[in-house]
This record gives sequence, C-alpha cells and structure tokens, in this order.
Amino acid sequence: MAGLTVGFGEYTHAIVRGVPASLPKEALRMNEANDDVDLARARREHELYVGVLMHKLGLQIVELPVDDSLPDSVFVEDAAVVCGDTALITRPGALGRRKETEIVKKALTDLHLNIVEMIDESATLDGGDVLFTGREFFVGLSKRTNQRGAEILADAFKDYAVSTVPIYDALHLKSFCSMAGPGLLVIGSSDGAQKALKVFERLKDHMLIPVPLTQMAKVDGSLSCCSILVNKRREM
Ligand code: CIR
Repeated sequence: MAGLTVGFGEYTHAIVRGVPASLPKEALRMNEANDDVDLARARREHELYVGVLMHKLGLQIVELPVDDSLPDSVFVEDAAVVCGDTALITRPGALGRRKETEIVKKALTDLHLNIVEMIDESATLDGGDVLFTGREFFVGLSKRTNQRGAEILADAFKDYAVSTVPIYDALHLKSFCSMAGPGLLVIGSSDGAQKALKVFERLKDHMLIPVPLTQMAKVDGSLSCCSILVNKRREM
C-alpha cells in the first residue's frame, strides 16, 4: 500500500473500560451456548491487556468507570471511530448498546478531539466494523452496521476513501482482520474471512494482477526471482 499517512499506527492514549459484573449473563453473543464466562478471569485478562497498553506500549490510559447496567460496555471500540483529530461517535447497531457512547463522547471531548455525532436515526455503525489502513477506510456491512452508517463515516473523514465490505459469518469486519503494521493487513482463514478477502481483492487500489509463471516454477522460479526492484526516489 503506497502513500501511507505519516505516523500511522502511532498512538499516545488508550480509552478503556472495565468488565461489568453483568457481562457473563447479559452480554450479547452470536452463540447462545457460550454461557460459561468466568468473570474473575475476564477481569484478570482485561487487567493484563490494559497493563500491556500502559507499560509495553507506553500509552496513557483513560479508564472509564465500570457500569453494570451496560453488559457490553467493555468493548469501547464500538462506540467511536477516531482518526487524526476527529472522533465520530457511533450509533451502535444493538439498541441496548447505544448508551455506551455517552461517556466515551465525554472522554474524547476531554481529549480535545473534534466530535462528530451520528444522529441520523436510519444509520447504525459499530467501530468494530471500521478498519483504517492509514490511507483509506473499509467498513463492514454487518448486522450492526448499515450503508447509511458508512456514508456518515465517509462524510466525517472526507480526506479518505471509504469502501464497504459485506460481512456474512462474523459479528464485525475486525472480527477476522486487522492492521498488523503500516501496509500490512492480517486476515483470518475462516470461510467468512476468505469471502471478505475476495471483496478486498476486487477493490481498485488493491487489485491483484495474476501473472502466470507455470514454466519458471518448474525450475523453482517464482515472481520475485524475475526482477530487481529499485527505488530511486530517496537517497539510501
Ligand atoms: C456485542 O455483541 O456487541 C458484544 N458482545 C461484542 C462486541 C465486540 N466488539 C468489537 O470487537 N469491536
């Protein structure tokens, strides 16, 4: 991916929110059979996660208060999309999660970000459906996020192209893919992930150009063997 934003993947703060006591029984789930969440363990794991953000990545932690009346509120990502100085406060697809945005909005306001709110009542969007590559957005159209939500996101972040990806077998786009570094997208191997990958492949900027190399392959040749790549744009 060429033309990545300078500073992509560099952060100073992380907003987190602890695990509510209501999560094991009341948090939403695709598989209702998953009814054996261990709260103490979930809390220990969350503490470790926050510890990594703070001590290993050096981020300043903004810890929002635990709210037992909001069983999914530990998943703060869904409540806002932040890019540069702009924070889009979402309208989560699950009705019971809408209130989660209030305190997230306050925290982002306190960090002096420009706040854009998704007030259109026909729009829904979960942050988990939004993947920013550094130069463009992909928005998963899922059970939680609709086309209108994607349009409002495109309007909030006008500097970037926005493409949509239909999501079939997962909750969110980022349930199976993520940026692993500048220009590096990691994607799972599930059927749903592979279906979405086909959409990525069709996108103009990510067009894969099939080059048959059947004969060279017989003598162990592969694509990279067949050229020397040179960059003369910068002095080495
Ligand atoms: C939900 O169904 O909304 C939550 N139980 C899980 C949300 C996970 N969100 C995310 O990874 N961005």
